[in-house]
Formats: sequence, C-alpha cells, structure tokens
Amino acid sequence: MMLTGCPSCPEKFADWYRKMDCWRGETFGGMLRERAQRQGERIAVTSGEKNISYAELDNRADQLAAGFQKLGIKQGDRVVVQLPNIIEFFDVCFALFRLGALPVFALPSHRSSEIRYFCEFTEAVAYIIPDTYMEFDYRSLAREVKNAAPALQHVIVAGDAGEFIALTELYADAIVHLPAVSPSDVVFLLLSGGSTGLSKLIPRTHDDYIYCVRVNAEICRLNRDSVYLTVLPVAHNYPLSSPGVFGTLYAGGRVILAAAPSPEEAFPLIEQERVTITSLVPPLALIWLEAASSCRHDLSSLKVLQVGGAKFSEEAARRVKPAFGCTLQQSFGMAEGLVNCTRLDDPEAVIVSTQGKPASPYDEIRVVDENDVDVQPGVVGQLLARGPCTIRGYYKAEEYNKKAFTPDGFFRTGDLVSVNESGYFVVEGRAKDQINRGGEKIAAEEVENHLLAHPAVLDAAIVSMPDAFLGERSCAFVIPRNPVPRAGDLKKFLKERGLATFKIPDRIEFIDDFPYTPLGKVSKKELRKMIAEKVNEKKVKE
Ligand code: OOB
Repeated sequence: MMLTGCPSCPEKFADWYRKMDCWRGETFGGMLRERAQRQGERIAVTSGEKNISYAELDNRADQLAAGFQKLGIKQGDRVVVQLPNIIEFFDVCFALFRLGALPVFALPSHRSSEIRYFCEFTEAVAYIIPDTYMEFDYRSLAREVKNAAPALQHVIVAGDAGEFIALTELYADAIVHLPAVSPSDVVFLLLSGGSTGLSKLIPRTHDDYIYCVRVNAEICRLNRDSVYLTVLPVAHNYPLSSPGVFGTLYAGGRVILAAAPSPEEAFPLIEQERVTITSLVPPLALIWLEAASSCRHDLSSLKVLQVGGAKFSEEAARRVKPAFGCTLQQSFGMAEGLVNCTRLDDPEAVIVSTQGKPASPYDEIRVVDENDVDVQPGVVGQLLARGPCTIRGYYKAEEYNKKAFTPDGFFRTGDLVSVNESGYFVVEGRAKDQINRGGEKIAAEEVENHLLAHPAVLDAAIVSMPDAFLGERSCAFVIPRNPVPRAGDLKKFLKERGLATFKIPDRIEFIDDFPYTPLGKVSKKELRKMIAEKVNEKKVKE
C-alpha cells in the first residue's frame, strides 16, 4: 500500500538492490513469525524480572493487532509512539507492523510542541504513551495534545490509563483479518535531526530497514547467542537498527532493556545477563569509562562497545579497549539511512581515529565542495549518499526535498567529512544548521522560531559552543527589545511552549547586532567563534 507523500526508490535501483540480494522481500511481521516458528522458546526480550520468548512476542503482537483493529486502526494509519525502554514497545511495534499501520517514533524527551506537530502533520489516529516515566506524567501531555490534533482519536497508555485506553485491555483474542503487507511498504516514520523549523519525517520501508538491520548485524557478528543491552532510548534509529534491538531479533539473539543508562544500572546487567554488545553516545561512553576503572562487576562478556551519534574523541576512543577489554566500534549513521562504522577486525589505529566506512557495499558516496564538485581524497567536503538503505525523500516535503537531495537522488547529509585512502571517513564538521548535543540533535531554526515568539526578542541565532563533556552545547545569541528580558525568563518561556528540555539553550548571550556574511546572512561561523573564545577564556581563568 502506497503512502502518499513518500518519494519511492526508482524501479531501476529497486531492481538492482533486489538483484544484489539487499532487499529480500521480508517484512518485520513475517520476520518475527519466522523466528517464533524456528526458536519460539528462546528469550527475545528481557526487562527487569520480565522475560518474553519469541513465541510469546509473536502471540502478543497478534493479540494487540486484533485489539488495535477493533479500535479501528487500519493499514496506512499513522500512530505516534512515545514509549521508553519497556517490553510493550515491542508488542506495539510488531502489532502495528502486522496491521500495516505506521508508528511515528517520538522520543520520551519530546514535549507538547513536538508531539502536537507529529500528530497534526501525520494526521495520526492514535498516540501511545507510558503513564509516567522519569517523573513526567505523559497523560497530562496527551490531554494537551488531544485538544490540538483533531484527527487523533485514541490515546493508549502502557500503565495506569486514567481517562484513556489501557494498553493491557487491547490484547484481544482473535484477529479479524490481517492485511497483505508488502516489503516495499513504508513501515514507519523516523524523525530527522533536522536543521529547519520543524523536524522532517523519514519514511523507511520494510525492504530498506531490514537490509540495514541485517547488514549491521552481520558486521557486528550477531547470532543466537548475542545479548544486546539497550541503554539509549530504544526508538532512536541507532539502538533500533544499527544493529540494535531489531538487528538482535533478526539474528535470533536476546534484547535486554535497561531502565537507565548509568553504569550503576548497566554494569550489574552486563554481568547478570552476560551482555555481549551495547551502544552508547560519546558523553555516556565517557561516564562508563570513568566508572569502569573502579568497577567490581564482571564485564568480561562484553565483546563490542559501539559509540556513535556524535564525534567520539580519539583520546577517549583509545581508552575503550584497556577499560572494557572489548572492541570499540565507531558508528556514524543517520536516520535517513546511511550507516558507516568501523569493522571489528580493523586495526586499532583505524578504530580509534575514524568513523568507519559505509555498512553496505552498495552505498554510493560522494564528497563534494559547495558547487557539488567532487573533492580530492583527503580533502574536506560535504558527504552525499545514495544506497539501499537511504531514503529518496522526506515525508510530505516536496519543496524541501528538492534541496535535500540531488536531482539524481543523492541525499545531502550536511556532514563535512574527509575520506582516507582506505575509504574510511573522518567527520570534520557540519554544514547543516544543527547542534549535536552529545548525540541529541537540535535544529537551530526550530528553537529560533520559538524565541522569536517572545515579545522581548527582536532576533535570535543559535549556534554550538564547545563542551568537554557533551562535545557541543547550544548558545542562543539574542538581540533584545527594551526592556531586556532575563535569560532565565526566556528559558522558562521555551519550556512553557512545550519544547523538549534538551533543545532549551544552555546559554543565552544578549547582543546589539549580529555579525553578517558578505551576502548579508547572519554569520553563524563568527558567532561560534565569539562564544568559543569566551568559553575558552573562562577556562583559562579557571
Ligand atoms: C544517528 O542518527 P541521527 O539521525 O540522530 O543523526 C545523524 C547525524 C549525522 O548526520 C551526523 O551529523 C551525526 O548525527 N553523527 C555523527 C556520528 N554519528 C552521527 N557525527 C560524528 N560522529 C559520529 N560517529 O545519530 C545515528 C544513526 C545510526 C547509527 C549511529 C548514529
């Protein structure tokens, strides 16, 4: 079933990816069914004291699909899913996959500004939440959202539902009829890190996502004995698929869900469950490295520690093997599809100093200058990508797609890279107007637009500032009106507008006017330099 507003892969390329055995015609629903038939008794997912086998997961997905169907959720419908690392996440995903309904994966940190937009833009029929998580009540968020999104018919709660529908009540007995789901159908919408006002939605198909999952699982040598620990939010593309939880299930292994990413939570789990692989963002890797030196837990089962989502410094990367006795894998991927990573048998020097090479041999890569002319090897340029995992366009974004993709279908990643003689990337910077706050992406324009809504803000420009722990934090330069607002009031204002906390500027600097480029655009480069100097000056004084 075609979802309108999703540019599909041209037939010529689709044929090629099939011929090359990338796209094998599998679906997620079918994949789980097959695993359940082959190894039904084996544990698929563990969370705390709860274990569910492949057969149970398969069964629960069917029962929940029946319940969703009774509610009227049908093929092609969009459902905003905002669940933390709990077993129900899997029931919900596979139930929706089997119905051909599409999860829109929100993160637990999103608040009303983001959720309202996802619901409205995708015309979602349902919104699925936990009752509370990390001391936040998602039901109050749902109340706000429901008023704003008329198409939204159902709010479904994992836990105490209040006035909403309890997820537990939806596990029904008999499925009426499961629709035919084609491997080329869109399976869900992922969120882009974004650089424009509102984040773009990424339509991924069964074909392209399962291939991505499979190729990453192969690179990480996952098999039935693999145990993947999920510490990052499971709905993020990285722990979801690179190879993450879906890669582990594809390989028939076991997924462990951690309630929190801290070493206090994760290290005992590694010991107890004999975890073999996990993935972290760089700031978390720093915390784990620190904790490993005084750790009394047996972490010897860990074979691979993946670090990605933001640049991992070479100094920190060098410490991974001595600290954990396992192989580091650097992962440089994007929800739009392309994933690059170092290989487990790469020399240590390559592993610590590069962000890897494309996961698939069918990924086509170009590194270009500002005129789209290919640069010489080793020269920094913008990375363009086309391949069996990479989308050909964002959901309902016809105009934007003309800029985000070349006419021949390469995705403009916005990442500045150099490529060494072995084809490995070093991420050198970013051309897109985005802040990467320790792996969490902030589109500058989105936050600027919110700031501009404040009556005391004449203009605003947000840039990154260097940070030893997160790599980058955000700094908003604001031209105020009179009377000059207080920084704290502006932050509070953004919070009240329902913006996720990680997007609220870490620092606000008031300024009389911006520096401009010769073309009259705000010079963010100059602003970044100004704040970096200020931050470094302070460090020198300290
Ligand atoms: C992952 O996916 P997204 O969609 O949240 O973010 C993608 C962007 C990239 O375009 C790049 O700017 C940045 O995040 N990034 C890195 C990086 N990994 C991602 N920048 C420097 N070094 C790295 N290792 O973040 C993602 C998806 C799949 C696998 C891994 C990460």
